Amino acid sequence: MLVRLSLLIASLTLVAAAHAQPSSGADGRPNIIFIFSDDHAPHAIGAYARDEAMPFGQWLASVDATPRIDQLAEHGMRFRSSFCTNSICGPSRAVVLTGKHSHANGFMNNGNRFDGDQETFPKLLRAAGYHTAMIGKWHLGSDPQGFDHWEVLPGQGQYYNPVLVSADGRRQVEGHCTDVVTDLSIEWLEAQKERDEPFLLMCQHKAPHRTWMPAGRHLEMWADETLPEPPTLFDDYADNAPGAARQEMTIRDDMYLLYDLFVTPREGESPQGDGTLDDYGWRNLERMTQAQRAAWDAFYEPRNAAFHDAELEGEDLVRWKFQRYLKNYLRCIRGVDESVGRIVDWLEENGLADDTVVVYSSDQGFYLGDHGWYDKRWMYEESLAMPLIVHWPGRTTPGSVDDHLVQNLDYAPTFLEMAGVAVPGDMQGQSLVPLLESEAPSDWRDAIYYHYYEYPSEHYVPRHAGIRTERWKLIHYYPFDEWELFDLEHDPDETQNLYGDPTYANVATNLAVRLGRLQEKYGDDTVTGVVPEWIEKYR
Ligand code: SGN
Ligand code: CA
Repeated sequence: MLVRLSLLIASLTLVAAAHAQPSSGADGRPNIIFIFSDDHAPHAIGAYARDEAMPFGQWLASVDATPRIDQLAEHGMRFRSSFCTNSICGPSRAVVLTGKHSHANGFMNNGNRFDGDQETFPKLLRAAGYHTAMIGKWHLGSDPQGFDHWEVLPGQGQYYNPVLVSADGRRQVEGHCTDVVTDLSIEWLEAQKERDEPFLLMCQHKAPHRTWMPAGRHLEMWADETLPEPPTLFDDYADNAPGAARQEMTIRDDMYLLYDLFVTPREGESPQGDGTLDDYGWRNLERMTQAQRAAWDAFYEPRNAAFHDAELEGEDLVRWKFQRYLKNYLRCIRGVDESVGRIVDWLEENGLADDTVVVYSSDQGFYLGDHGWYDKRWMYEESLAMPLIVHWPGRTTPGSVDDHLVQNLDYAPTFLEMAGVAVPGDMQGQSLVPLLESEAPSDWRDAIYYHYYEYPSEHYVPRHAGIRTERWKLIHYYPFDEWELFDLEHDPDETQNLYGDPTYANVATNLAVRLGRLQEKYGDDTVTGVVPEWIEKYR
């Protein structure tokens, strides 16, 4: 108790010293609500897609999927150059919690198990007197630590009637996952009204992760419209390093009719998929209650029949799959958007809005047909980028946009500084607090470091490490020793690989040197120059 109290006093003094006008949470420190979705690409947020200064994704500008997230951006600050360090779920979450790159926190692939004994920002906030909760998608293998309360989806979680796991065991809750996670979050928030300490809530959605299953009430959205297409839907990867053509994540070849798109086969016919996945297609549908399934079938069955009758082929078939995919993805996002709205409204209705920082982010970006793909993993823009919107009442300038190069690596130090808690010296990120206060620190990073490991694995994206500056991107697919260099200013779609072009030899060399320095700075010695034998098999 005494230790806690003195810690509290120490951190209060720190806050007071650092800021003239601290936001006032329960004890003068702000509450923090971190709303984190899964696979929500920034260009599927109106505020990003409509931003002409965004290097990609403007083809989605006319689609209005996120009124409440857009509103959060109008009230707070939106980060335009926000990136992950390793574009995949578990690893991104581990980086968020620890403020350390994947090689340093030990969680490099989704198959890993998070070492929950290491330091994380929720543990530090809790030790400093915050009341902490984690609700929804966790995906780190080990049980959450550092939370007074946690209730999480096992593994990827289910869209309909999800199972949840807590310290008390498992239970199944009826409803759509996004609504269930929001309900449980608000239930927990209600209980905070009686408490004196500030709180941290991590509200983490499964949506809009594959397989994109919207709630019944969103099915009709865009039903009879044709949504715009990305300019690179039919990319042939002619100028990329060879890995871009060797992946397995195209809408054309790798997206299943039943499993991914809910096209039930015609009577007497079997689904198009490879058996295993399409079995799961049925299982996902069979999780629904009768009422949920009736609403679902009433919407899809006539459309599925029309699809079968049309007997589409080639580009027409790709276009049709793209439309169904994108609509379901955006419908899932509308559910997340409503969740953000419900939480913000709850704060206002309960007089806590001025004392609470609300952050919206997602574990990585995603391909929405860009380059013909779905999924993520690559260091190309669409999957490297993460949405990041922060509303810190009294601190962030309403409607402001920040252009500094920021990463999920920075979240932990940011939350700690917001709470006046000292940032451990071995955290590798930089607190965003000065940026949130519209300062322009002269020592901000001028390049980000990226390292993706999960290979060979689902979707077959080769391992790579790379560096991105404001203008340039250099990627090394090191097991194959293949390189890519992009000039983001003149080629935002990254279709012209300048590596090997003598005009850019100096740029490439300079970036390669800087890449090496970043690896040294962060202590990443997990890049191996050796081509393992098993690689030949996948070439
Ligand atoms: C699942 C998905 C993949 C996805 C990974 C990683 N397949 O395996 O498409 O790339 O998750 O996603 S699914 O058929 O199970 O949906 S992540 O967000 O968890 O990293
Ligand atoms: Ca994800």
